[in-house]
Amino acid sequence: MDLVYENSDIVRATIATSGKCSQYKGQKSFNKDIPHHQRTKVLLVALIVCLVVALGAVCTLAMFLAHAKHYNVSVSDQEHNVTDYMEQLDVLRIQHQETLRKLNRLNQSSGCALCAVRWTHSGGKCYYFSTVKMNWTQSRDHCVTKGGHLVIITSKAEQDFLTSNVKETHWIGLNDLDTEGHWIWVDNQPLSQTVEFWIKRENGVREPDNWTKQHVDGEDCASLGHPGGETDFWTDAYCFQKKRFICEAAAAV
Ligand SMILES: [Ca+2]
Ligand SMILES: [Ca+2]
Repeated sequence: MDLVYENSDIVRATIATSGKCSQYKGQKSFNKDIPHHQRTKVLLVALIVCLVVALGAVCTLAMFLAHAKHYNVSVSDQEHNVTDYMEQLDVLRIQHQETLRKLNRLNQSSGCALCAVRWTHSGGKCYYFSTVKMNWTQSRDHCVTKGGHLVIITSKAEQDFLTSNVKETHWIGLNDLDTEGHWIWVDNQPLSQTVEFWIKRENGVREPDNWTKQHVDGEDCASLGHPGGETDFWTDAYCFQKKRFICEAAAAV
C-alpha cells in the first residue's frame, strides 16, 4: 500500500509540474509575439550603424591610397631629378678633366703655370689683390668663393712679392680669434716662429699688441702693412675694419 501511495504522489507531482510547464510556455509565447516590431527596429538601427562604419572605413582607405599615390609620385620626381643632376655632374666632371688636360699640355708647351684672369702668378701660386674693402671674415669667405683662400705667407720671397704689389694695408689669412696670442692661418696651421714678419719698431713697441684703445675686443686679425702707410710688415688689427685683401690659390700646372 505504501508503494501505491508513493506512486500516486509521483503522479500528482508530475501532473503539477506539467501544469506549471504549460502555463510558463504560454507566457513565453505571448512575450515573443509582443516585441516583434521592436526587434525589427533594433536590427535596422544595427544595420545602419554597420553601414556607416563600413562607409567610413572605405573613405579612410580611399584617402590613404590617394596619399600613398601622391607620395610615390613625389618620390619618383625627386629620384628623376637626382638622376638628372648626377648625369650633369658627370658631364661637368668630364669637361673639367678635359680642361685640365688642355691646361697641362699648354703649360708644358709654354713652360709656365697659369692663373685665372685678374690673378697674378708667382712661385707656382696665383694671387688676387682685391680692389674692394671688406672686414676680415668677409674677405676670408670671398677668397673661398673665388676658388682660393686668404693668403698664407710661408717664406721671405713670398712676403717680398706681396709687399711689392701693394700700396696700402691688406688682410692676410692669419688670426688669433680662438685663443688670444695663438696665431693660426686659415688652413688651421699655427704660425711658424721662424717665418713671421710682425712690425718691430725702434721704440721697442712691436706687433701684435692686441690694442684695445680703438675697440675693447682688441685686435685678432693680421694684415699686411699698417694704415699709416707701412706695407712691408704685419700688424694685428680689429677684425671688423674694412681693408683690401689678398687671396691665394694653386696655379694650374
Ligand atoms: Ca689678438
Ligand atoms: Ca696691432
